[in-house]
Amino acid sequence: MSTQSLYKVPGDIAANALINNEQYKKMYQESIVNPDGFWREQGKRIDWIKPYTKIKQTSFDDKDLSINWFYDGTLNASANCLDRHLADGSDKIAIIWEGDDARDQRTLTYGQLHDQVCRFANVLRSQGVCRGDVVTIYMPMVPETAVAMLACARIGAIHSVVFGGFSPDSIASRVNDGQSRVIITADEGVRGGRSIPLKHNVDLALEHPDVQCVEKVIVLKRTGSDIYWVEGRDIWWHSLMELASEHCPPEEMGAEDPLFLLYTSGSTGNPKGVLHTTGGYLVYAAMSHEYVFDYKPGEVYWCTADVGWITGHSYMVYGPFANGATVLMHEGVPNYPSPARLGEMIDRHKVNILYTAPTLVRALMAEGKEHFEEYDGSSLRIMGSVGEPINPEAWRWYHEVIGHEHCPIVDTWWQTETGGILITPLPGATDTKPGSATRPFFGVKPALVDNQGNILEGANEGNLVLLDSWPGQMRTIYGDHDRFVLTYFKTFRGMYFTGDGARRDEDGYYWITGRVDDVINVSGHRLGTAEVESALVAHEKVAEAAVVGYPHDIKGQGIYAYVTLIHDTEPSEELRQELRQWVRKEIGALATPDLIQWASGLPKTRSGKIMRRFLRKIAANEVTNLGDASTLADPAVIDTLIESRLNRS
Ligand code: 6R9
Repeated sequence: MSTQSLYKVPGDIAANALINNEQYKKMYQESIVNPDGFWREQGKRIDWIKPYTKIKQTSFDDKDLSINWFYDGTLNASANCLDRHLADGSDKIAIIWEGDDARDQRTLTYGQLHDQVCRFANVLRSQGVCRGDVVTIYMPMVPETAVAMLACARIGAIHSVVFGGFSPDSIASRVNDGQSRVIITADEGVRGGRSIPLKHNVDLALEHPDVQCVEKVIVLKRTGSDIYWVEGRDIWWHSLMELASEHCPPEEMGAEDPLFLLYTSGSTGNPKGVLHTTGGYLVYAAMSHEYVFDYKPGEVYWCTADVGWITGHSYMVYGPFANGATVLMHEGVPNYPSPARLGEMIDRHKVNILYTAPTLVRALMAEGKEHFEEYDGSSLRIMGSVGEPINPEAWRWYHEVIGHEHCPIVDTWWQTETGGILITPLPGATDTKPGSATRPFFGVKPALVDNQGNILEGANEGNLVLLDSWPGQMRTIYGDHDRFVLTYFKTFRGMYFTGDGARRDEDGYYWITGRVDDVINVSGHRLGTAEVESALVAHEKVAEAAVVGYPHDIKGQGIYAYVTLIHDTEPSEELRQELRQWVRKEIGALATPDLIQWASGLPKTRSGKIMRRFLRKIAANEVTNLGDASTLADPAVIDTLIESRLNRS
């Protein structure tokens, strides 16, 4: 193995880890050669009502697609996350919560969480929610959000969490897609010193003429601010909870019954409702949480992701709670009111494991390490990264300044669709290289293929695919199974296509190079360029728009929009601001274009298809080697765009 920039597993970690390198190799081999035997054992880490006898029945053939795991077993996810831990003592802490204002502190034991979940499950039932119904959750980062999710799971309802940063329009389309009759929200959320009008956004979403399905809105009082109230539709969380019984036996669910829906962006069309089922997902989330973070009982684990993303689902709720972990949950952002907040929280709560995103590391790095002079950090043992490629410079800064050079970093590659981590180091097993997600997790068979789908061997670069199923895999796109098959299994026959590109080095380590489709990754948030484009063209002054990502120091990628205005409209700085605000209103703040370049024309093929590769290069200021422009209907467009490109340095 090349030793350049190799970070060896620290000896004390290897000696005490759940998995060392020998074990990794042996278990990985077993998981690939004998998946049934491997997963038969791993499935036992959770409690089944009726034990499974069938393990894996899967095929990636697009004509005969099937994904079934543990499929004759029955279980309940909330009982696995709560009830079974009560035997070791209901006083064990499940959630340590710190508000946006650090003076707001709460803890919930497993006993208390269980009590709340049972009550809220009864509340949902009292509002007519049945097994199989979709319930939308639009909530801030408070313990009640986990309560709401687990309460849905308890009665077999399917939760659909919508990130609190999304706009009323985005809420409306998700609510409608799932035909949700109940929405759970809060009066306001609080983040970085600002309040977020969650209930107001729900009100606006429900004014949408297309949204007819919603009957009840359950509102948690978080800030107590004045809100608009619709009698008969809106109900306070606390008044319902007062009346509810704390007795609620868990519903017996089939392993392949849906657990939740989570919308994510693809390269075309509206966000897709990714559907995860119960048994395989829970086994995979619990197992990966334990092994990837080397989680030991009693440790304090902090994941900074918002619960509105898959990371919040798998590694703040289901994985950790299935393992009986103590989870630190933070309402706000870890660099508010100052960059020192992250270190203060690690020290205050004696955090042992930290899981965060490269964009935060880069933001802290830009502020300077002096904010960490008071930081002790001695509790910290393992650090994780997720959401986007971590550049080696940020990796090293994270290792030195936050990890004091003794904490292994697990750079975990995965997706909403994969349900759990697929490529990652294990702290006690894998020597790391800054910027590499390293090796596949158990049961995962990655491969690289060229654009024709030929498998590339050895050290190589290509499209990242997966050759076989793993239990945490999504099962379908809600309401559109054909789109599921088309999106993931038709590009390369017989393989799951991730949409990412990757390089494999001479040691077999994977280096994710980023999306190869029209999805961009802004601060670890996935966004389809088509979504931003359709928001832009919905503005009355916009004739056409093309959106691409460009390299951004903090966000990883920024949003660069080329906009053609309608005839006789003069570009102006004011209009530029107006368009930025417009997109923000249409989708949410995370979609706000960073840069808008006025374009009198866009580079198109003769059949009218926009050639984005030129636009990407111009946005990245890589204009010396643009490649062949001969297929363009009007090659002169390119020169005009280069002349007027924005100086972004
Ligand atoms: C978990 C999550 C998925 C996309 C994925 C890839 C990028 C995630 C990464 C990473 C490089 C990592 N991505 N983790 N790229 N290294 N460690 O982020 O899910 O929001 O669905 O995004 O994020 O491009 O395809 P999701």
